[in-house]
Amino acid sequence: MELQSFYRDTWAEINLDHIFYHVQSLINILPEEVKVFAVVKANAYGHGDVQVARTALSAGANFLAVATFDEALSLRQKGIKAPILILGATRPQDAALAAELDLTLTVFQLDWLKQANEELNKSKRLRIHLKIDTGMGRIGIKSGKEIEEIEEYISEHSAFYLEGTFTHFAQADSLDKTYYNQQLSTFEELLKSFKQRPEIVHSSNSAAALRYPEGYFNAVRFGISMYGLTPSLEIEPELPYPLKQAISLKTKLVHVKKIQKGEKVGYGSTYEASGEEWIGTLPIGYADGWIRKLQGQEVLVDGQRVPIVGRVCMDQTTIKLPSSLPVGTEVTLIGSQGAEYISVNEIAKKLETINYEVTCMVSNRVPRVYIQGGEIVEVSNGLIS
Ligand code: PMH
Repeated sequence: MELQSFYRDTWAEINLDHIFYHVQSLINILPEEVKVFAVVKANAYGHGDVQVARTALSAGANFLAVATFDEALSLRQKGIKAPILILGATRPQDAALAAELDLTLTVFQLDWLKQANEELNKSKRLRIHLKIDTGMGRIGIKSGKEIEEIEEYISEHSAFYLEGTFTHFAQADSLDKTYYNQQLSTFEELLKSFKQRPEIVHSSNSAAALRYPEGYFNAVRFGISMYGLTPSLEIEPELPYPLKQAISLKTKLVHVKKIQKGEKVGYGSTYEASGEEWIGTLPIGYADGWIRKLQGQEVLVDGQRVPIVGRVCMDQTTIKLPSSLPVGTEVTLIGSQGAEYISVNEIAKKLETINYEVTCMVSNRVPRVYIQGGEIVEVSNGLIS
């Protein structure tokens, strides 16, 4: 018997047309010389690395960016040949394999270069971007002296090609531009320390790319808004084009029952029926990223908003239904149903977090169904393939 792509009534839908649209819309507002990194780390913020990478590249993105070596390797193994920048720290002992796989590494220590130099096969140069910390306080060099030392070391060691340099903003998603301006001027000042400025200079994340042309240099790193999500609620009114959320999260009723006044639901029996009520059970739980703090959150069924009652379990969630509905009825947890809509931002608000965290949390147990031109074009399942 031929296997199907998945065997459960819970799935995420990813609208690839929306991702294409956001990349294209960004390119439309950028000057021609400014290139685009599509940031597809963390499995493309939960949307699926290779599917998003392919879509972004076909919409005109020039490069990909991920956080870790394994993420880059995953893309190469799935056939992606485009340049990939690893934004986080890579171990020096992995430098040779990085060069072999044509991955670009982020560097921010002279010692790292010395160690990596021992590993590298001198016939294959390693492309690197120098990370400058202008106020984010994570990784990056902080002084012109370090730039000079690193540039000199690289000029004497042919194993490396210093292709780029970049920094990252801590507050580009704020309405207050003060800290952004400080970081930008620190970056501009430090860039003067290069004897030869690298070919690719970049600083902007989505928030900066969509609002602050003065920080473009010649590339931007486009993450959250490629997925149709605003970098923060406060800057949403300032965005240059409307965003269309790419992800939806759906499930189906697997059980429907009537309970009587006083009957209880879920671990800890935190919910008690106040009269005769209909309860529906959904096959999704905290192991899918649908976490316990979502108790009380509304979901969409039969075009209406209904609440989650009782505690969310590892694999199941219970909702209060307006009436008896058939098993198999579709339930939307994120996305639209009829005239109703639940945004990622609504879930983020309930969880007292940001939209980034909500999409990253959808676990690999949830199959991803890819939609393009209104049709299912691919299904991916992190568990079986
Ligand atoms: N560049 C770097 C170095 C990043 O860390 C990120 C996002 C981006 C670009 C893309 O930013 P955007 O999604 O706002 O467009 N990094 C993270 C992070 O580490 N935590 O939340 C977002």
